[in-house]
Amino acid sequence: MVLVSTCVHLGLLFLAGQCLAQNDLNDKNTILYLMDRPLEPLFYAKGTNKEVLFHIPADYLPEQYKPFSSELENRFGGGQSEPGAKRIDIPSLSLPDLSLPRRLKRDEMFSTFIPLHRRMAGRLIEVFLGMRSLSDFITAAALTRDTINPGLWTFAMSIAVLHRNDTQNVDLPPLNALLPEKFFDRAVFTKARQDINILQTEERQPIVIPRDYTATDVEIEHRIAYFREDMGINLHHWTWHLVYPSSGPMEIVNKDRRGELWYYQHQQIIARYDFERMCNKLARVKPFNNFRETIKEGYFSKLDSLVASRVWPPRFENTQLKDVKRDEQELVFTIQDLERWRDRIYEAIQENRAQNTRGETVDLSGFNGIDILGNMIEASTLSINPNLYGNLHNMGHFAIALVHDPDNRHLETFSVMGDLATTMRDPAFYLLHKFIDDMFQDYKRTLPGYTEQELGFDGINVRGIEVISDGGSRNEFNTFWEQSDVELSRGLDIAPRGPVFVRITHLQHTPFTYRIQVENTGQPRMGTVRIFMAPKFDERGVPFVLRQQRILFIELDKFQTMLRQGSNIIERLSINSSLTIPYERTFRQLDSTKLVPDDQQFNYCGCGWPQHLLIPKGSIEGFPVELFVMVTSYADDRVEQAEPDGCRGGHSYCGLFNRLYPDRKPMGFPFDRNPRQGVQTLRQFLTSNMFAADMTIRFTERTQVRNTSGRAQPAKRQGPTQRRTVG
Ligand code: CUO
Repeated sequence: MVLVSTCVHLGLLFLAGQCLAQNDLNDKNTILYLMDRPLEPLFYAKGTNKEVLFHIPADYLPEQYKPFSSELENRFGGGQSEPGAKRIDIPSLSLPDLSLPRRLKRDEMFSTFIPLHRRMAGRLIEVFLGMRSLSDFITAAALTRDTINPGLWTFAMSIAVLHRNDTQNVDLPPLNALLPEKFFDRAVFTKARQDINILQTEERQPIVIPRDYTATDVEIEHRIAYFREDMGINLHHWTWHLVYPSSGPMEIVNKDRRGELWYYQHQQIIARYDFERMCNKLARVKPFNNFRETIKEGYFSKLDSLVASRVWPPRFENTQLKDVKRDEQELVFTIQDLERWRDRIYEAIQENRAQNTRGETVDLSGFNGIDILGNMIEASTLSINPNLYGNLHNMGHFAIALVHDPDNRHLETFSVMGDLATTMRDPAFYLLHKFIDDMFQDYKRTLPGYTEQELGFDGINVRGIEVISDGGSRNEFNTFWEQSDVELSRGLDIAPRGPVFVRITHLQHTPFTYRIQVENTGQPRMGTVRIFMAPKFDERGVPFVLRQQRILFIELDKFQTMLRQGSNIIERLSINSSLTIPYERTFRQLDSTKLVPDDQQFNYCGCGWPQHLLIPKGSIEGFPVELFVMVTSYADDRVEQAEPDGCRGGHSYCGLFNRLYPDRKPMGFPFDRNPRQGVQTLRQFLTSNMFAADMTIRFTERTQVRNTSGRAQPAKRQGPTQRRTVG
């Protein structure tokens, strides 16, 4: 046994009877190497240039490798690494009981919607969070990495890294880099492997994924596949649920207004989806509220699971939900269960009160009523009565996700509906969440409309709002297609190193500036500026009544500003929206630089709506919208708390990490409730601190390629960079 003093003398760390290099086990960046290529065993050299070699004690290797530990290490570790690669020795550590998470086989699919999997993840997260030091955490992560299901391990690691105090500011790799199979067409991987094996780095061209690879225009729903299948939107949804896990230790679940934020985030997703639908001449989505009805929409994702070596099962058109009976996953529920939970929740909404597990009545009419309902409907572990109100939304996802094989007779796994990173691809996601949102809207309709006094701000008159797009157009948002490159190689396990890019096409808009005129006849004060937008006309071309239009309003921005006496001109750039994370965050290129970035400035928080989808597509002829601005008193909105330490994502949809939600108003205010008596239209709703203006969103059918410096340039339509197409 080595003595502590020997280690101290050598400047090394004493751990579990061994001397270890201090730096690596106490270096947050080691986590990035551990998370690199999660499907590839840890004894493979890690990092872009194979610059790190992990050595773990043979006892912690997967069973099949234990007898050959040193051979494997020589073959794949030292033997393959770059000269001068760093070796990180992981010591033994007595780990708490992990038998629960270990029950999930390595090649099974993991889903946080399955209660058993949630318990497994909860246990692993608890163990990771419970490690007393950073070095113990890194050690536990390394020792469990290859013996726990990779999807489960990556999920638990991501949550632990986000929530541990000693791992703040670790720039978590995005899921599209870790598990690209959840984001890209299966055909891409074969081509990427070929390129990496045959071509030198500089000879490789981006593999172009066309916009139309999951269906043809014969399928009418395919018109908005660009939204459902957008990489940024799916990354956002995954990240949102990482920041707001629905189960696990209370310290990570019980966050300020999380139930309300779950409602608001998904309400806005549905509003945005309906907005996109209307831009594409599709009717608004219908709620899936009768579980006995067939689901008309089919979906074929074209994704493969590399973890399970399986195709994600498709859903054919006109399928009907069936009772789910999968004993091995402890996943057993009936359509009747769903109906019972639905009806009990409706009853609670109508009566404006619910019952908790102690049999007490819980009032839902107060400020936190929506929060209680959110946790109950989702259901998170904060649900006030899981026995009574059940698990409606999670099991709703799963009834749809298993519709092709509800009793596992075909040994098929769940479809994309069952995974947080893929569910937004499927049209059925929106049918389900529209039904969920209708429940919330029913609840909101039980609350009185805001009075003019509650809406107003004395002495503040908003005189106008205009939008100036870069390039000069006024009161017109400009949208177009853009192509961006994403590095793929880190998801290709057991393949030679070197970058290989896929080129994806996504919606984009020209950056713009809001110009708001505000007259202040009172004292100088701080105001909160709230900006929303909605379609002006319904599907028949008739102007919306506000009761319908209000749930279509999408938030665009919310910020504070000083209002001087007299007239004020407030200018605000679209790139500063309180919803969004910058383009560079969504499309960051990990491998084009290094696994561990030198520039820690680049480390902004990951949760936020992708900037490139801030503005809906609009239409070629110009889609008419109403832009709404409201200024409220910051003194009333303000939440007293410490400033967040450097970490600001898109807080309108994501809140502030480890802080209170930074607005005292109900989320979605002032459109979260029906308007007051007598108000039919948006114009009638306006008090003097509000303004609404007619504008258009004009889409141009052109495609720009974003170059590596991040600036847009015209696409070479048939140029050499687009010569290869997948799909
Ligand atoms: Cu986010 Cu259903 O809650 O997917």
